[in-house]
Amino acid sequence: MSDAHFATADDIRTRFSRTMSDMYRSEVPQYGTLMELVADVNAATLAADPALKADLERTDDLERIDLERHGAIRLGTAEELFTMRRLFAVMGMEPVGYYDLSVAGVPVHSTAFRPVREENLARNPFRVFTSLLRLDLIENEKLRSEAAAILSRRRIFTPGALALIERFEASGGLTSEEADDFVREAVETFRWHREATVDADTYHRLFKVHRLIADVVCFKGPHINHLTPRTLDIDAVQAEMPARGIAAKDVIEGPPTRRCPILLRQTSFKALEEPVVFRGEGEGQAGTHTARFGEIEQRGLALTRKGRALYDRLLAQVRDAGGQGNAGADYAARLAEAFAAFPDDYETLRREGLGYFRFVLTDKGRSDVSAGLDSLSMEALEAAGYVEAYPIVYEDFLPVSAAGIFQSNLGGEEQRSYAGHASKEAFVQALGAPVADEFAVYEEAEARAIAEVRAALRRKLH
Ligand code: OOG
Ligand code: NI
Repeated sequence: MSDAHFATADDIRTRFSRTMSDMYRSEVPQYGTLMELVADVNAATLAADPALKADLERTDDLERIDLERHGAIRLGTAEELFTMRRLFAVMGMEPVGYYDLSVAGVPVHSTAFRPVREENLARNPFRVFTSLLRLDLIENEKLRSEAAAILSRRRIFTPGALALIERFEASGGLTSEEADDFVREAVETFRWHREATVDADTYHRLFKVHRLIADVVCFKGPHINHLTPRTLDIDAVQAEMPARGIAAKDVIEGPPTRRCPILLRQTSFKALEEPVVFRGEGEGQAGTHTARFGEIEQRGLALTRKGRALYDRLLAQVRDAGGQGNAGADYAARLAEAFAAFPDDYETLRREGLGYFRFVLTDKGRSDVSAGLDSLSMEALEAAGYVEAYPIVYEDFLPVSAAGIFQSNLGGEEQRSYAGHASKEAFVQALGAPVADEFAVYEEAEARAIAEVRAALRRKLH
């Protein structure tokens, strides 16, 4: 599988995420400010909490904190999604999960392209939240076919990128030199272009139907609309953003502040209004477009189906109360109150089967050579001090939170939801491959961790 003269997928992904980060920093200077703020907060958090630092070191997570980021793009056609899957495959990123955002008034459905196995996540967890516009949700038939026609004319991948994807598929890898070419060609797809592909009138007609439709349809390609560093203390970053001149979104999406963080908490800064040029006579017509923003995330324990059901129920309870969604000055307090029902210590979370854990041999586990240890349960091994359990970090996204991030950057007016149903089948067909079930991915990671502990315990006997 891995051929010595090929660059590894992890390596190509790292080169790609670095190049994207540099590009975005130069295009959106506030992103650089946000990165600095996050680095400061992470350093302060680690300095104040040596136990956290030691845990992160032990699970190889410390090194990746500064690498951690995700990005997001919005595609216009099935063909674009199909080719995007092949492009991400070069970097070891596979589609995980299906997110229907139409219920939240955003006419897209999405997946996350990401590394799946823990060793690859440990090297570089970069992922891209990838949405496909659902033109089928535009009611006006004329506008729908106009949008489809505009999209059918654009080519978002460079010939060089397409050629290297084909080479990768034919030979099973890219040499280091080819990988550099690939990264250079691939980032072109995600670059911002201020020249719109349509005139101002077309832009505004699409904009009136939904701002997001204008964003996807009227430009040359799926400009990366944010990149997201991972913070160890999102409350601190949120509080500090205004002082650094960053206009933060009102509330943090996801679960409340907890001793044992679960899933994903996110906040963003508002999208920038940027100058664009619409098609027209002579040099075209100047205008503005608002799409690109910055976001930060804090990740915690991946929840089992049971844990996730509890999360969804508690969140719905808060958001549905009084029909306020996440608005209202007391949202954080209401959220914290509802989540009092969610256990907040790792032992209970494990005992009740709410989260996924991995197991690591302790010093005692490494040195003891008693027979029969490998057939004990992880609970028994833990109780006897042979293994320690660590939370498996959630690597995916949350549809309600994602909708909140979309909305905060769409001016927030479009709260209605679409009548259309989730359309996973159409999405998977466009993608040309199934999307992995996120729970299965975590279950396998946990099972591998258990198998490794057992194998290590057996090895010592020989
Ligand atoms: C994607 C918004 C969702 C997240 O982190 O949940 C997202 C977009 O605006 O295209 O990035
Ligand atoms: Ni995001």
